[in-house]
Amino acid sequence: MFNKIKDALNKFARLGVADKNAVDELVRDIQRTLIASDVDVKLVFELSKNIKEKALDEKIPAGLTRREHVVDIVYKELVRFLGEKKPDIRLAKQKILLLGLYGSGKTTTTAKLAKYFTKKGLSCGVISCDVWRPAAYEQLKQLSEEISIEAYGDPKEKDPVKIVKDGLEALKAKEVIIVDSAGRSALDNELRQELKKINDILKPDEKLLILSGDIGQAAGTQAKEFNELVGLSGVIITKMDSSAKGGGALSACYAAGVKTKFIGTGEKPDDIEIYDPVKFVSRLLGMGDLEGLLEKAKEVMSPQKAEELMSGEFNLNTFYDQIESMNKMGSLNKIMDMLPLGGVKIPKHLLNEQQGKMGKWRIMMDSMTKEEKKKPELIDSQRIERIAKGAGVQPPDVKELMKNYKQVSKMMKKFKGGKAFKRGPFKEMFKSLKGNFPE
Ligand SMILES: Nc1nc2c(ncn2[C@@H]2O[C@H](COP(=O)(O)OP(=O)(O)OP(=O)(O)O)[C@@H](O)[C@H]2O)c(=O)[nH]1
Ligand SMILES: [Mg+2]
Repeated sequence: MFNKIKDALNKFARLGVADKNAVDELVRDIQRTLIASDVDVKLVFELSKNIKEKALDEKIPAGLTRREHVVDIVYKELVRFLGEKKPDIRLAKQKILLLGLYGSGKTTTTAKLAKYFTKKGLSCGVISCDVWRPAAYEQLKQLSEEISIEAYGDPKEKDPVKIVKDGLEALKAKEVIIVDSAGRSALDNELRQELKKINDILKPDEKLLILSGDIGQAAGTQAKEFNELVGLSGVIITKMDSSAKGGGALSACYAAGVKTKFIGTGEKPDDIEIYDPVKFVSRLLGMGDLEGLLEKAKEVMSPQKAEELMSGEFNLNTFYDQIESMNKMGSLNKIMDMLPLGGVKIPKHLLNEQQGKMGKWRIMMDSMTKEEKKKPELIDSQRIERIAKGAGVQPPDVKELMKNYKQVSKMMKKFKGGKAFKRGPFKEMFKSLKGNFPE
């Protein structure tokens, strides 16, 4: 999404001069992109007017070129209309009600949030009170099992209020309780009554409306309607990965005065992040998001583990752990998106290929003996053949794994104990991975 804004800025940066014509053209490109993202036309014109005025009239701050000044203005204006402040997410005992129309992502988001709060150290339970959709409880139960979260539901019970009551009792030991409610095709009277009743009995601390990014600016109207009904504490916009209209949804919710708290960026339980407009805009302008990546790295890697990785022997066991941690951080595609690589673009298919390779490497390492993993130098051509057979691959595949292991091992030795490594273990690792791609 919004890749075109990045392109427009690059085009602008390539021009020798940053005069009125160049600014006009940049603004036109941005307008086109925003309108294609279903951002309200009024907002688009307001934004364009501000960018033009500031770019041409404002004094250029010392130390900036006109071009840098314009980029800075675009950045600030986008942040201003996509929400400005990062929301507060309370990490305390609480009850959360998720609501929204059909297929907006309520059930998936219930699991994502449960995982999010669990990672923050809070015990979580989820309740499915969707009595309309067949197998709604089954869906939530399955998702919850995958992430080891306790789910409550009663497929035979037809009264959502009773389910919520019983669920609260069953999960009373949990610190965070998340309730997944039923969707409808519109906010009709039936849904109003049902949500009101659930709201009265649950007394949620947070009432979050789930909106799919692909509805674009219609998100604003929905946010308003639901807000009037139950008094929302925020919205979560899902499918930001797969819809081009997410920008429209974000700006419309902001304009409607309802805070976006999280965004959904994929179908997996880890694909959720706090909505931080500054970070979001940096990413869409291609400035990278190292902070976001490191935050994720922190979550998947405990300090002890990091210490262990750095101070101990580096062998195939440690290599295996690193690949595991990267897997937990998400797909390589996503990780690369967050890294400021100075405009270096690694084609998606190569990243997918690398991702596939890393999956295979794990299987190969699984067919090595404990001793081999501890002392990789033992692995000779005979053993390579055996490992390949065990993993159902060819010997050159195992050789490739060993080559990559050796590269990382060399780099780890270089950084062992070093501050640079401590600050960004993954950064260095990616540099090494990057070296494996043909330019
Ligand atoms: N790509 C992508 N898909 C998502 C995201 N969130 C949810 N989905 C998908 O959207 C579809 C609907 O998600 P659900 O969680 O079942 O939606 P729901 O609101 O519970 O649907 P109902 O209970 O029928 O109202 C599923 O196929 C999800 O995998 C997201 O952030 N990105
Ligand atoms: Mg559902």
